[in-house]
Amino acid sequence: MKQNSVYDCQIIKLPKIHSDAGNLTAVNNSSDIPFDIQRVYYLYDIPSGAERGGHAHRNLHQILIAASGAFNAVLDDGENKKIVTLNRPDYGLMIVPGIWRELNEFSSGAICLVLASEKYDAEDYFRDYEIFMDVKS
Ligand code: T46
Repeated sequence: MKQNSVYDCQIIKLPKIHSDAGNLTAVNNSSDIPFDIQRVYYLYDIPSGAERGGHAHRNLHQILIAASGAFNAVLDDGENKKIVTLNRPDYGLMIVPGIWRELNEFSSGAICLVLASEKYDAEDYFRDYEIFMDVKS
């Protein structure tokens, strides 16, 4: 995680099956994304102006998808920052371990769907930015 940079966090184009009645995206472990999914969660009912995140992970790989609406992910590896706008349900942002992230600019009704490589573990989080920076340096 020490060496990972914001440039290792890339957009992954997910499959999209078109239909006149709407579109469908299916995500298959390992073939459509580079890890097996152990957990799915989603952020919703997000009030205007709210921010989420404000932490980094030791081991967790995640893919963030704007299942509805739009939001920004602000990525920080301790040296470089990158802002990614997510606004398409068939695009996922892969976030590797060791990246501080903040989510903001949620549109009304936005849903942030997250595919995660591990089950929830509170010990996997850095929630103090100074400690995160110490580990990265
Ligand atoms: C991330 C962003 C995008 C659980 O009990 N189980 C879970 O799987 C998760 C993710 C959270 N929680 C509990 C822990 C806290 O008491 O839910 C509460 C809110 O979690 P947190 O403050 O971490 O929420 P966000 O939206 O700031 O961050 C979450 C993920 O934790 C994080 O990995 O990248 O969504």
